[in-house]
Amino acid sequence: MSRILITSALPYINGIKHLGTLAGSMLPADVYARFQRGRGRETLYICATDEHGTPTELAAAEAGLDPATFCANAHAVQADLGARFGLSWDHFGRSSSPQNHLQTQMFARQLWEGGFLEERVTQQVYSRADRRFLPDRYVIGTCPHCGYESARGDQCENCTRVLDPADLLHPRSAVSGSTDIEIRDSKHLFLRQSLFSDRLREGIEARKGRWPLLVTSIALKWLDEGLQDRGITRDLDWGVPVNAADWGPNPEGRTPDVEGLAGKVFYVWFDAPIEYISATAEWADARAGGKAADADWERWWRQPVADDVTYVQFMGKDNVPFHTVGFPCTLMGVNEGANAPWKLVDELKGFNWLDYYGGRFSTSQNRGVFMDQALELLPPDYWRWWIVANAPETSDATFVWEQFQAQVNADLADVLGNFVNRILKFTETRFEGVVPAGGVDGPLELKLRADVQAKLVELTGFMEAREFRKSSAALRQLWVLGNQYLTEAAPWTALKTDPERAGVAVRTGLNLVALFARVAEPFIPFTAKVIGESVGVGVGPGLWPDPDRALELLTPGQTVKAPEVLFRKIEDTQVAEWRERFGGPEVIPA
Ligand code: B3M
Ligand code: ZN
Repeated sequence: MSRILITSALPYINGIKHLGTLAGSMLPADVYARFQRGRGRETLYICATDEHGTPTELAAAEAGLDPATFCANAHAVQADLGARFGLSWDHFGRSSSPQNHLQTQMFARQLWEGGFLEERVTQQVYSRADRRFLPDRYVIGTCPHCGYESARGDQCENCTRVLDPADLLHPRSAVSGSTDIEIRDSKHLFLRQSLFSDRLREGIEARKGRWPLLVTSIALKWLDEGLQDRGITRDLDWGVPVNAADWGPNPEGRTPDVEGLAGKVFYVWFDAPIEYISATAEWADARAGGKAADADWERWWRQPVADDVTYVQFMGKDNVPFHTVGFPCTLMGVNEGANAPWKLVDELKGFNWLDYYGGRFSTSQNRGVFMDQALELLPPDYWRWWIVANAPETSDATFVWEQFQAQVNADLADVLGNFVNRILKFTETRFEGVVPAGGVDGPLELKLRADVQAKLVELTGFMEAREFRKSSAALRQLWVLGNQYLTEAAPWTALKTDPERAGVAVRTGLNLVALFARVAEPFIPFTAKVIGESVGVGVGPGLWPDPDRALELLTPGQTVKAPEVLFRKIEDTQVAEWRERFGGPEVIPA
């Protein structure tokens, strides 16, 4: 049986994440991880905060903290919110960890020694007032094409032309507003991505039809545009230091310019994906209560020991190029000549955007619902259900309060909650809270068994294929089958004339409750646990049901107990209030 390694794109450290971030990577990855654990597969779900880069430095400065303290605090906040959303990371690491420093530096050294890095002198904008180099988008000036006065050095957001900071008229620092800036030469390392173009293309072509179309088309578009070598170092303080002093000569016999590279750090997009690997080391170290043996975590990453691992990545579409091109180039370079090559991605699930009333969620404009606010309003399972059922898989999806209310009320309260409640209350009042024994299946039960089995096979197939919308639909249809059965079998009527028949119906209904708890666990784990407890069954690892024995989960004679209300319906007054607070369609600029 294969092992499953799962990573979801690493959320940036600054700012609390909105529902869009949850929808595009972390939540579907969690649902898939829970499902695979349910299937009894050894599963490792790794995530981390992505901590380096200029935005972190600036956010820290704004908060009056040094970057390390700022990141430590923000990591704790994100870890707590993730846990409260039920994200079942095996480890939620940090890209600033010592493990990632080591791993990133080691990869860079190997890339240099393998001939995959090149030194180049580049022109960078330096702000004397800020006493720092400014990344392109932190240089602001007048667009030479359209005259827009607040164009950024990477792109004019008015006319959308791609710019170079040197193109801007009247350039100034976005950090301080100072115009005391100049262009300075600066030495940087470039990863020779162009060397891998053909191999990357072959790999993507081979995945066509298996990976989502969204993913292969983004990757091929990048390759079609011609793969550029990529600068992997930056003139910043906060990051993994380049530290080239111990690097050996490259194949041409040249050693790096240690002095010229001094004081530089790796580009955040170089070290962030490496953190997938380093976070696995963090996980192993944490479990070992200190330092784990390399073999303990490398068994997930290095061939041939990791040959039985299927590595699945989850991410939003903007991250696809870095994962189909950037990170594979790093690994392919490192793997040249390595005797235990690192594993590359096997399956890549990419998502479109989840929007808010048709516009982007926006941290800077405070538009939409953020993870902390969501949990203030409603329990996590409400959000989890809606987001997974509306996963932006084949196109962008949009969050609208009224539709959220309608769907959650219908699926969770009316269909699932009502079923569980109806049968358990009835068992309590008429069967003393005991699973009835005796009686045999009639035509209704036989039909139900066949229908449930077929639907469960379908659901399991969709889950294996990471088709989240289809999976949610299949799960809901299972719940509906239960409701229909109960309505037809009508034990409350049968009880008067044929108590044994009523007993069969009640036993079947209670088994459906147990089944629903187990199959709902990946989606709504908190409620699934409560439902399972009501009929005395566990949910979770190893307990995804076998379609052939889906309705034999309870023992006649055992007791059951109706839970408290599982889902309170969302009221119109609440929706009105939340729309007021978070904005409705009117918040989207025309
Ligand atoms: N932090 C970008 C993002 O959240 C980035 C992902 C890194 S994955 C290695 O969109
Ligand atoms: Zn312009």
